[in-house]
Amino acid sequence: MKILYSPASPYSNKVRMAAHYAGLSAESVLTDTNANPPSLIDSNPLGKIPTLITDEGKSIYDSRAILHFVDRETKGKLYPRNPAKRTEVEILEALCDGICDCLLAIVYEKRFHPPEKIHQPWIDRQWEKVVRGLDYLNANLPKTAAKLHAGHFALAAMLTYLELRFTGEWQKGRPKLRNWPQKFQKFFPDHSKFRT
Ligand SMILES: N[C@@H](CCC(=O)N[C@@H](CS)C(=O)NCC(=O)O)C(=O)O
Repeated sequence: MKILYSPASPYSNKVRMAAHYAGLSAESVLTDTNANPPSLIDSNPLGKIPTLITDEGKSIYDSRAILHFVDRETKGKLYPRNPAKRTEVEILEALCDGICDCLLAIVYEKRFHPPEKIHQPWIDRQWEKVVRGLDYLNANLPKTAAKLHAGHFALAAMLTYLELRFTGEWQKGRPKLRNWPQKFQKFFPDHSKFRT
Protein backbone atom coordinates (compact mmCIF):
# COMPACT_ATOMS: atom_id res chain seq x y z
CA MET A 1 0.00 0.00 0.00
CA LYS A 2 1.13 3.54 -0.64
CA ILE A 3 0.24 6.87 0.89
CA LEU A 4 0.96 9.88 -1.32
CA TYR A 5 1.92 12.66 1.06
CA SER A 6 3.96 15.73 1.80
CA PRO A 7 5.57 16.38 5.19
CA ALA A 8 3.86 19.74 5.78
CA SER A 9 0.36 18.49 4.93
CA PRO A 10 -1.64 18.12 8.16
CA TYR A 11 -4.13 15.65 6.66
CA SER A 12 -1.22 13.49 5.44
CA ASN A 13 0.39 13.71 8.86
CA LYS A 14 -2.85 12.58 10.50
CA VAL A 15 -3.25 9.63 8.13
CA ARG A 16 0.37 8.46 8.36
CA MET A 17 0.41 8.60 12.17
CA ALA A 18 -2.94 6.84 12.47
CA ALA A 19 -2.05 4.10 9.97
CA HIS A 20 1.20 3.46 11.84
CA TYR A 21 -0.60 3.36 15.19
CA ALA A 22 -3.25 0.97 13.82
CA GLY A 23 -0.53 -1.31 12.43
CA LEU A 24 -1.36 -0.90 8.75
CA SER A 25 1.85 -0.97 6.80
CA ALA A 26 2.01 1.51 3.94
CA GLU A 27 4.90 3.09 2.08
CA SER A 28 4.88 6.90 2.23
CA VAL A 29 5.54 8.42 -1.19
CA LEU A 30 6.62 12.06 -1.22
CA THR A 31 4.35 13.91 -3.65
CA ASP A 32 4.47 17.48 -4.93
CA THR A 33 0.85 18.46 -5.61
CA ASN A 34 1.94 21.62 -7.48
CA ALA A 35 3.60 19.48 -10.12
CA ASN A 36 0.38 17.48 -10.77
CA PRO A 37 2.29 14.17 -11.10
CA PRO A 38 0.40 11.43 -13.00
CA SER A 39 0.82 9.14 -9.95
CA LEU A 40 -1.47 11.57 -8.08
CA ILE A 41 -3.80 12.90 -10.79
CA ASP A 42 -4.51 9.41 -12.15
CA SER A 43 -5.45 8.24 -8.66
CA ASN A 44 -7.31 11.29 -7.38
CA PRO A 45 -8.97 13.70 -9.82
CA LEU A 46 -8.79 16.37 -7.11
CA GLY A 47 -4.99 16.19 -7.14
CA LYS A 48 -4.88 16.33 -3.35
CA ILE A 49 -2.93 14.53 -0.71
CA PRO A 50 -3.20 12.32 1.20
CA THR A 51 -4.25 9.68 -1.30
CA LEU A 52 -3.92 6.03 -0.36
CA ILE A 53 -3.35 3.42 -3.07
CA THR A 54 -4.09 -0.16 -2.10
CA ASP A 55 -2.07 -3.18 -3.25
CA GLU A 56 -4.87 -3.84 -5.76
CA GLY A 57 -4.38 -0.33 -7.17
CA LYS A 58 -7.58 1.13 -5.76
CA SER A 59 -7.25 4.73 -4.62
CA ILE A 60 -8.87 6.13 -1.51
CA TYR A 61 -9.26 9.78 -0.53
CA ASP A 62 -9.83 12.08 1.38
CA SER A 63 -8.13 11.72 4.77
CA ARG A 64 -11.35 10.79 6.60
CA ALA A 65 -12.26 8.14 4.03
CA ILE A 66 -8.71 6.82 4.41
CA LEU A 67 -9.00 6.63 8.20
CA HIS A 68 -12.35 4.84 7.94
CA PHE A 69 -10.70 2.38 5.54
CA VAL A 70 -7.74 1.88 7.92
CA ASP A 71 -10.19 1.37 10.78
CA ARG A 72 -12.03 -1.36 8.86
CA GLU A 73 -8.75 -3.02 7.79
CA THR A 74 -7.48 -3.10 11.38
CA LYS A 75 -10.70 -4.24 13.04
CA GLY A 76 -11.54 -0.97 14.66
CA LYS A 77 -8.23 0.42 15.92
CA LEU A 78 -9.09 4.06 15.19
CA TYR A 79 -12.73 4.69 16.15
CA PRO A 80 -14.69 3.54 19.21
CA ARG A 81 -17.29 0.84 18.69
CA ASN A 82 -19.87 2.63 20.85
CA PRO A 83 -21.95 4.82 18.48
CA ALA A 84 -22.17 7.88 20.75
CA LYS A 85 -18.42 7.78 21.46
CA ARG A 86 -17.70 7.29 17.80
CA THR A 87 -19.74 10.34 16.88
CA GLU A 88 -17.78 12.36 19.44
CA VAL A 89 -14.48 11.25 17.91
CA GLU A 90 -15.73 11.98 14.38
CA ILE A 91 -16.76 15.49 15.43
CA LEU A 92 -13.39 16.13 17.08
CA GLU A 93 -11.72 14.99 13.87
CA ALA A 94 -14.04 17.20 11.78
CA LEU A 95 -13.26 20.21 13.97
CA CYS A 96 -9.50 19.70 13.78
CA ASP A 97 -9.61 19.08 10.02
CA GLY A 98 -11.91 22.09 9.66
CA ILE A 99 -9.39 24.28 11.48
CA CYS A 100 -6.76 22.97 9.06
CA ASP A 101 -9.06 23.92 6.15
CA CYS A 102 -9.14 27.51 7.48
CA LEU A 103 -5.38 27.60 8.05
CA LEU A 104 -4.75 26.31 4.55
CA ALA A 105 -7.18 28.86 3.09
CA ILE A 106 -5.07 31.59 4.73
CA VAL A 107 -1.77 30.09 3.57
CA TYR A 108 -3.06 29.58 0.00
CA GLU A 109 -4.58 33.09 -0.12
CA LYS A 110 -1.09 34.48 0.47
CA ARG A 111 0.79 31.91 -1.59
CA PHE A 112 -1.30 31.93 -4.76
CA HIS A 113 -2.18 35.62 -5.09
CA PRO A 114 0.00 38.59 -5.95
CA PRO A 115 0.21 40.92 -2.90
CA GLU A 116 -2.36 43.43 -4.31
CA LYS A 117 -4.94 40.64 -4.76
CA ILE A 118 -4.71 39.24 -1.24
CA HIS A 119 -8.08 39.80 0.41
CA GLN A 120 -7.50 40.52 4.10
CA PRO A 121 -11.20 40.26 5.15
CA TRP A 122 -11.19 36.67 3.86
CA ILE A 123 -8.07 35.90 5.89
CA ASP A 124 -9.63 37.53 8.96
CA ARG A 125 -12.81 35.48 8.55
CA GLN A 126 -10.84 32.25 8.39
CA TRP A 127 -8.75 33.23 11.41
CA GLU A 128 -11.93 33.95 13.43
CA LYS A 129 -13.01 30.36 12.82
CA VAL A 130 -9.57 29.14 13.90
CA VAL A 131 -9.79 31.20 17.10
CA ARG A 132 -13.25 29.82 17.96
CA GLY A 133 -12.10 26.27 17.22
CA LEU A 134 -8.94 26.55 19.31
CA ASP A 135 -10.82 28.11 22.23
CA TYR A 136 -13.35 25.28 22.09
CA LEU A 137 -10.59 22.68 22.06
CA ASN A 138 -8.77 24.34 24.95
CA ALA A 139 -11.98 24.02 27.00
CA ASN A 140 -12.92 20.55 25.72
CA LEU A 141 -9.76 18.53 25.22
CA PRO A 142 -10.26 14.80 24.67
CA LYS A 143 -9.14 12.41 27.39
CA THR A 144 -5.73 11.21 26.29
CA ALA A 145 -4.35 7.87 27.44
CA ALA A 146 -2.60 4.84 25.95
CA LYS A 147 -5.57 3.97 23.74
CA LEU A 148 -5.61 6.64 21.04
CA HIS A 149 -8.24 7.33 18.40
CA ALA A 150 -8.59 9.20 15.12
CA GLY A 151 -9.48 12.44 16.94
CA HIS A 152 -6.14 12.44 18.78
CA PHE A 153 -4.24 12.12 15.49
CA ALA A 154 -6.31 14.88 13.89
CA LEU A 155 -5.62 17.16 16.87
CA ALA A 156 -1.89 16.39 16.88
CA ALA A 157 -1.61 16.98 13.13
CA MET A 158 -3.54 20.25 13.33
CA LEU A 159 -1.37 21.62 16.15
CA THR A 160 1.80 20.62 14.30
CA TYR A 161 0.64 22.50 11.20
CA LEU A 162 -0.48 25.48 13.25
CA GLU A 163 2.93 25.73 14.89
CA LEU A 164 4.68 25.26 11.51
CA ARG A 165 2.84 28.06 9.72
CA PHE A 166 1.68 30.28 12.60
CA THR A 167 4.57 29.82 15.01
CA GLY A 168 3.85 31.14 18.49
CA GLU A 169 0.52 32.71 17.43
CA TRP A 170 -1.90 30.29 19.10
CA GLN A 171 -0.69 29.33 22.59
CA LYS A 172 -1.54 32.51 24.54
CA GLY A 173 -4.59 32.04 26.78
CA ARG A 174 -4.83 28.34 25.89
CA PRO A 175 -2.59 26.59 28.42
CA LYS A 176 -4.31 23.22 28.17
CA LEU A 177 -4.04 23.13 24.40
CA ARG A 178 -0.44 24.34 24.54
CA ASN A 179 0.51 21.47 26.87
CA TRP A 180 -1.46 18.79 25.07
CA PRO A 181 1.24 17.83 22.51
CA GLN A 182 3.57 16.77 25.35
CA LYS A 183 0.87 14.47 26.68
CA PHE A 184 0.25 13.05 23.22
CA GLN A 185 3.99 12.42 22.70
CA LYS A 186 4.06 10.31 25.84
CA PHE A 187 1.57 7.91 24.30
CA PHE A 188 2.80 8.22 20.71
CA PRO A 189 6.56 8.78 20.88
CA ASP A 190 6.91 8.07 17.12
CA HIS A 191 5.06 11.29 16.23
CA SER A 192 8.18 13.18 15.04
CA LYS A 193 8.93 10.52 12.39
CA PHE A 194 5.90 11.74 10.46
CA ARG A 195 7.03 15.33 10.09
CA THR A 196 9.48 14.43 7.31
N1 LIG B 1 -10.31 17.28 2.84
C1 LIG B 1 -9.05 16.80 2.33
C2 LIG B 1 -8.07 17.96 2.23
C3 LIG B 1 -6.79 17.56 1.50
C4 LIG B 1 -5.96 18.79 1.12
O1 LIG B 1 -6.48 19.91 0.98
N2 LIG B 1 -4.66 18.58 0.95
C5 LIG B 1 -3.79 19.65 0.54
C6 LIG B 1 -2.43 19.53 1.20
S1 LIG B 1 -2.51 19.77 2.92
C7 LIG B 1 -3.57 19.56 -0.96
O2 LIG B 1 -3.47 18.47 -1.49
N3 LIG B 1 -3.44 20.71 -1.62
C8 LIG B 1 -3.12 20.77 -3.00
C9 LIG B 1 -4.22 21.32 -3.83
O3 LIG B 1 -5.31 21.61 -3.30
O4 LIG B 1 -4.01 21.44 -5.03
C10 LIG B 1 -8.52 15.68 3.24
O5 LIG B 1 -8.97 15.60 4.39
O6 LIG B 1 -7.71 14.86 2.78
